[in-house]
Amino acid sequence: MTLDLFAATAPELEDEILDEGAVVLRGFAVAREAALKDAVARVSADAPFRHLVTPGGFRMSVAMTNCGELGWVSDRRGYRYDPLDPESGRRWPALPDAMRALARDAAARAGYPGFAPDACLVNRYAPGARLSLHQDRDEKDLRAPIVSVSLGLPAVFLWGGGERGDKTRPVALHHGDVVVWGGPSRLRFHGVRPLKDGDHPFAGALRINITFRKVIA
Ligand code: MD3
Ligand code: FE
Repeated sequence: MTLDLFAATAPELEDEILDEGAVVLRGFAVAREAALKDAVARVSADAPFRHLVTPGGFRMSVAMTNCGELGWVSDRRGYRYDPLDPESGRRWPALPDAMRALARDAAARAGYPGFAPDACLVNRYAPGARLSLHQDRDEKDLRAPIVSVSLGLPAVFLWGGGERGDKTRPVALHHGDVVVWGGPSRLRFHGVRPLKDGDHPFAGALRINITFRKVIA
């Protein structure tokens, strides 16, 4: 095969099955990066990124905010989805159209047509920030997938098993990669290794991860 140096768009990257129910859509969000950047800026202007405290009293290294009907929050009382931002006492900003469309399109491509998230958690990683191994089980609708979008600096995502002690597999996630996690993958343990320093045109020395969730069944 000859390389078409004059192709209008980059060659299609292949979808990659990570596990049963988990598919990586490499570069899926790259074409929409400008709209996503604008959406994150508008959300965080209204509901600023903050470092939540775990029920055990540790300040999370990842800074978070939310948009949509429900937001994920943690404090000394526990983890929960809340319609109000505890910092402002107001509703979370509405889910921007570009985010809603991306979540729906990625889910459909992965075999989940009609995905309509009611919660969107935005994670911001500075160098050194990490997410220890955990499950996402605060959502009542476990039939719906979670859609995650990685932007900016790359990270090493850790893909575990059904129990905390199970062996993990490292998976590199780059700018624009979208992962859809459903079915048997929905309750797997997972985490993110400490972010390495770097510089990326999207957001400098940061990684942004957006996860779309359906909380209410
Ligand atoms: C697999 N975020 O916000 S995205 C989280 O990169 C979270 O910020 C990571 O884990 C991040 O909860 C990983 C990928 C991800 C998100 C949710 C999942 C993978 C998942 C839920 C179930 C299984
Ligand atoms: Fe998670």
